[in-house]
Amino acid sequence: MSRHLKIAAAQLGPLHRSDTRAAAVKRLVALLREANAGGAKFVVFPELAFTTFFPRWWMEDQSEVDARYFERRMPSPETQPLFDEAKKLGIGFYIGYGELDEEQGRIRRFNSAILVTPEGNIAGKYRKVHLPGHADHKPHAAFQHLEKKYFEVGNLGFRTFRFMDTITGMLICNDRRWPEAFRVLGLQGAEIVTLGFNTPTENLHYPEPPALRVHHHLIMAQSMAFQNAIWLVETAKCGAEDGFRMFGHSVIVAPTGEIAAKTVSEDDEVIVHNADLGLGENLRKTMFNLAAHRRPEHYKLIVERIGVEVTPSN
Ligand code: CDV
Repeated sequence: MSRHLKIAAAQLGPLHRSDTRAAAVKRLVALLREANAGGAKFVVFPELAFTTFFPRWWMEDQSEVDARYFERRMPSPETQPLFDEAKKLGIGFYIGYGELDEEQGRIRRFNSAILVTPEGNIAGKYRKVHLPGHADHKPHAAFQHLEKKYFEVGNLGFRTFRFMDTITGMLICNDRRWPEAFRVLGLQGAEIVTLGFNTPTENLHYPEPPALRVHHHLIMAQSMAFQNAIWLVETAKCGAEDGFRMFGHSVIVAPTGEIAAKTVSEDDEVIVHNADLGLGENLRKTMFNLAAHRRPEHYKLIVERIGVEVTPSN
């Protein structure tokens, strides 16, 4: 049975270190209005959508990092206009941000995302689990990727939320490289998975053609969507941010693994697709009927072992 929700990916071009949060919010509001004009009811914004991708910089003054790049409250007075506009337009959204939380007197920092209902309520929160990069300063590298320095591993797990008459899960950027994350959401009935990303065009560790990095991004999105029979919305922040290029290629992928919509720029851009949530239902009843076909008794290593250990079977 067909059941439609008009979904948008609202891609951001670069947000430089010199850009204020107010400038970012103004652009996010403009994207929201464009998505609304296209009939979208649910908008997916990028990872760390209010600031530059700051883990590319080694910074020692943590209080300055906290003030410039982390949110102590969501919404805050500076981010409130986005929430107000979305509520006025009756649009739900996903957005990523640097979260500073205080738990029993201890400051904790996470790379987080939230789902906000069309009524303006926070329906769910996710804290990024797979943090790429390093924690040490690499002065000879072209740029840093310091997510392991600035964030803790998320402590909320992979959860799904009843949201806008759907079952929706959230992931963030590097999570899209790990099939386990998608499967855990799929096992909780996910119909839609939302994900914001910031992916440098260049590989920090070894030379790699930019086109190959985009190829990996697209084949992962298509396979994760198909193997879990979900609608997958992945939204970039991209372009030459602080002079460092990140690729766009934001996508809305159908449960069949087909790309339903894709951005063509590395700038602010909205794509919209009228997603039929019924499309995944048939797949989840047949080829990917998890209850009928999975054999978890043979998958134990997946949770028991982290890294590779060579284990000859005879
Ligand atoms: N923001 C990210 O998590 N970026 C990683 C890069 C470092 C590879 C990604 O997986 O896209």
